[in-house]
This record gives sequence, C-alpha cells and structure tokens, in this order.
Amino acid sequence: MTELCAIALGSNLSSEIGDSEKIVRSAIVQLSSLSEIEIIRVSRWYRTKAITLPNSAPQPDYINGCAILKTSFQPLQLLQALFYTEQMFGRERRERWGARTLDLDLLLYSDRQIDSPELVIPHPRMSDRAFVLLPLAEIAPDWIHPKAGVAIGKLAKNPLDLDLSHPIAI
Ligand code: PH2
Ligand code: MG
Ligand code: MG
Repeated sequence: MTELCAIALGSNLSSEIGDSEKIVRSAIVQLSSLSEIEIIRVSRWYRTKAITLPNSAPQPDYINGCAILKTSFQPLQLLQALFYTEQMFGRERRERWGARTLDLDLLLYSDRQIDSPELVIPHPRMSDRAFVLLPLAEIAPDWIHPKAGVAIGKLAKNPLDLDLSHPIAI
C-alpha cells in the first residue's frame, strides 16, 4: 500500500557537500534511493528571504522547494526518514527557526489529518507560507488541503500579508 505525500525542502547554510542548492538537490537524490520512497515530482527551486522570529539576527536567504512522493512508510516512519536525512546533511537543532543546512517538512500525507504530539498534518504553518505554497502549487495545484478544504493552487493565490519571503525561481 503506498500513499501520496508532499514535503517541503529548505536550506540556508552550506556544508561540506556544497551550497544550499546542491544540498536540496542531493537530498532529493538521497530520498529517492530509499526503497520505500518514490519521488513523483519536484518543483523549481526558489530563493527566498528568511522568515525569522521577531528580534532575531538576520539570516542568509533560503533555497526552498517542494516534492511529491509515493511512500510505503506510515506517517511517523516517513517523519523519521526525513529527520534521519536532515542529520545526514549535517542538520543541527540549536534554536527554533535557526539557520540550517537542511529542513525537510512533511506537509501532506494523502488526505489524512493527524494531530499528535509527534506530528501534525497538514503542516500547521504551510497555508501562510509563500515559500511553501508557491512551489507546492507548481506540482500539486489540485490537491485539496484536508483541513482548509481548498485546493493548494487556490491557497497559493491568496494574499500572504504576513509572509515577506518573496519567492523567486532560480
Ligand atoms: N523555514 C523556517 C523559518 N523561516 N524562511 C524561509 N524563507 N524558508 C524556510 O524554509 C524557512 C524560513 C522554519 O522551518
Ligand atoms: Mg520548516
Ligand atoms: Mg522542519
């Protein structure tokens, strides 16, 4: 049994692998090497202004994008695989919304809604983030956001007053 999922990728720090663009591209290759994951579509990559917590130091721009995958993993197994991949790419968790070499967020898992301490799906902040919605709308415009009941393509057209990330395709 496989399910269709959507993930978001982000990076705003380079590592020994290379710059952020190299990191997100390599992360896709790494995920597709797992027998439980088949990458179906990948968006273009976008350069975006870092959204930070109020009063925190400025951060480098992000490279953001989204991917659709088919997986035989259950949601928490997939989450573990994403965490593991982040670690492979040198991710360190120091502060919330701190700069990172690789962030992999599970956005959608089929039409499921999950609200557990470990995992909330749909991703609770995806609907107000242009750096998620724009790339996602490119590859999954008709996917209905299970909580909002609205297609991703439509959500991506809403004014995003709070998000000043201004995604620019690279
Ligand atoms: N991720 C964050 C916080 N801020 N800003 C941009 N532009 N892109 C991100 O992926 C991002 C962010 C926390 O996950
Ligand atoms: Mg994130
Ligand atoms: Mg994350």
